Amino acid sequence: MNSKQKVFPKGFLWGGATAANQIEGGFKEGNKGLNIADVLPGGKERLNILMSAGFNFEINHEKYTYPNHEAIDFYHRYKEDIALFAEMGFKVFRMSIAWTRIFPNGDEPEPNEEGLAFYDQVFDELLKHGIEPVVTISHYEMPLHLVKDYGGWRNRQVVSFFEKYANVILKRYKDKVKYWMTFNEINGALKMPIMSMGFSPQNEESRYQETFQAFHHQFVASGIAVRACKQINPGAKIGCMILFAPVYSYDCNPENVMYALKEEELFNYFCADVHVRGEYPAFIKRFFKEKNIELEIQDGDLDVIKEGTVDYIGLSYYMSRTDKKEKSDEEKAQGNIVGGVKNPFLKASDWGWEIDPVGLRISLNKLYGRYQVPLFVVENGLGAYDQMEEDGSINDDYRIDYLREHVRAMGEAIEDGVELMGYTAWGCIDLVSMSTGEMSKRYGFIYVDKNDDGSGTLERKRKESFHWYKKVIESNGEVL
Ligand code: BGP
Repeated sequence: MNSKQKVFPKGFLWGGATAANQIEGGFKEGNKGLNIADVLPGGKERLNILMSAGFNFEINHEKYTYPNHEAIDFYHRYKEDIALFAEMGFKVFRMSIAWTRIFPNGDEPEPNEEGLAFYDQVFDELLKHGIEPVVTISHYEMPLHLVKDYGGWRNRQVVSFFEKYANVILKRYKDKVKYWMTFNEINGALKMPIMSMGFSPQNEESRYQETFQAFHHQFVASGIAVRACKQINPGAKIGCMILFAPVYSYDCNPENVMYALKEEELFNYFCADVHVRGEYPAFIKRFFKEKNIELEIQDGDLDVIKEGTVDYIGLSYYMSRTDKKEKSDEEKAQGNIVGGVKNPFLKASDWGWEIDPVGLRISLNKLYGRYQVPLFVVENGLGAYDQMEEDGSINDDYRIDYLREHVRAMGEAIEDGVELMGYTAWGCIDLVSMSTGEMSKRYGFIYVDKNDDGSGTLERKRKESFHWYKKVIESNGEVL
């Protein structure tokens, strides 16, 4: 890309992204109920818990720490944080509403006014600074009561609870929120059903049956929310949200190429196909047959899915995945959430997430080529250990390098013809990590003084990347 060319369209939505359970804290304040994230411990065991079967959903203070209980205290400090976002020039701020602030148990007849009022204040504050909220309706924080007493999204009844919740917030905030998304990283449930579906599979054999039935319920719920959104506010835009890690074949062995293709269909396209095209894709039938999956589909479900197609695709992009059919343990990539084998051409973060800006251009081309709907990169960033210098500065030039290359890759994709709405860098302010449950995996432009053991003043500090991103936004992506 020639840096003199104006690549990013006027009105491109620059900003940052977060999720309620990773920033708010105040986990019992304002009548909030407990949610799934409140009982997931931080620490080394966390990723195993997320990816395996049979987790017992109880808070166990003796054994674990729960950094999200206070998180970065956005619940009380949102004004200060939003002022910093405004200073960087954010056009949008992606956040989620905690379902348990609105319906503390998930199945009450009436919503909790205190929770509703909290988000009114946050949205007002954002709008006051000229920042549009981009709101995820459900981001990894299902009410614990629905998890324990209903079995999470496996249970059909949850569709009606979600319908009620979605209707309440869509109506309440219709004049304040223009951009919505239904389920965060819906396809992530193939690896981590706990996070978005609220269950730990009973065992590895039943995993697929349980997960795909839960997907079906989420697709119906998403369709209902999209329909409601269009009725309540015809000017709003509502999207889905996909965890996208393009799958590369390890080599040109056709067996591996076919394996990569099938993994890509299942992981990257299955949910997006249903959300965007409004129907189950042809390729999934064979998978269902091979895995003995039988879906319970009620009359009218497929119509709701058809009518409730989304306006845009929101995606998270952190890394690509390289894979082959047969792999030894030594070859396997470690620590990331998408699996695969090590790619000899790529470096990885300290958590094994391979850094691949070209992969973002590839992803955007693949998605746009398949669907021709607007795309919105709603998560991207580098989780890293940051070091504060004696003078209090944080020189996160490695983060700037990562982001610069990914912004460039978006520019290339736009020149390739991709319709891209915007970019919200993940964890624009340091927050609790989803996969570690800890603070030390930092993404922010803004440093938050909080440590894994819960200590720290919660003071906010601008990192080097803060000043860099401000210029990027000011110049609409021209000064990198
Ligand atoms: C995505 C999630 C986010 C987020 C991000 C970074 O999968 O939508 O909630 O946390 O990944 O992941 P981590 O915090 O594990 O580094």
